[in-house]
Amino acid sequence: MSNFQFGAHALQASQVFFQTRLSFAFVNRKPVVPGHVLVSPRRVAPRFCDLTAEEVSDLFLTSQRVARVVEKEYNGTSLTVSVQDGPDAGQSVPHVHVHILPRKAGDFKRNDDIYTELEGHDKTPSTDVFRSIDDMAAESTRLEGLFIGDS
Ligand code: AMW
Repeated sequence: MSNFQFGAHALQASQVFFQTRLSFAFVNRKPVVPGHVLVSPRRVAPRFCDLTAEEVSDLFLTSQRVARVVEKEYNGTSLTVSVQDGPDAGQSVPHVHVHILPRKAGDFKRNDDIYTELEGHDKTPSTDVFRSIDDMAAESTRLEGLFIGDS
């Protein structure tokens, strides 16, 4: 069993670029924009309100640290930070996760189109649209190196 469980998915350790005792950050197999990454609690908890105060605190402090790094690395000028909490809000993996997406002017025709993309990007049944393990590992290694002395 993977040390990094994301809902029913056993992640490759090479996808994970940052971790704390309670949270971990990993690269997305189907990013909506370059640098679209995810942050989750280590414990497989489906809903935001399932988290303890300590987990919430760590998840958001970790998300803030990750957001700072990916915005800079991907030359963003803003960020979309999003949680789809529950199936009726578009959550497809029942394990709390924060989407972090670097943004820049004009990246979508209408700014909020990103939410339409987020809703649909992982709903395709075909697996051949996912990035390769090597591709994800390369991005993860690059990001991992940016956390040394970042805070
Ligand atoms: W949700 O629609 O539940 O808010 O978002 C799930 C996210 O998890 C999507 O961005 C999807 O691409 C991503 N994802 C699902 N499975 C994996 C995986 N095994 N590795 C990396 N990202 C994944």
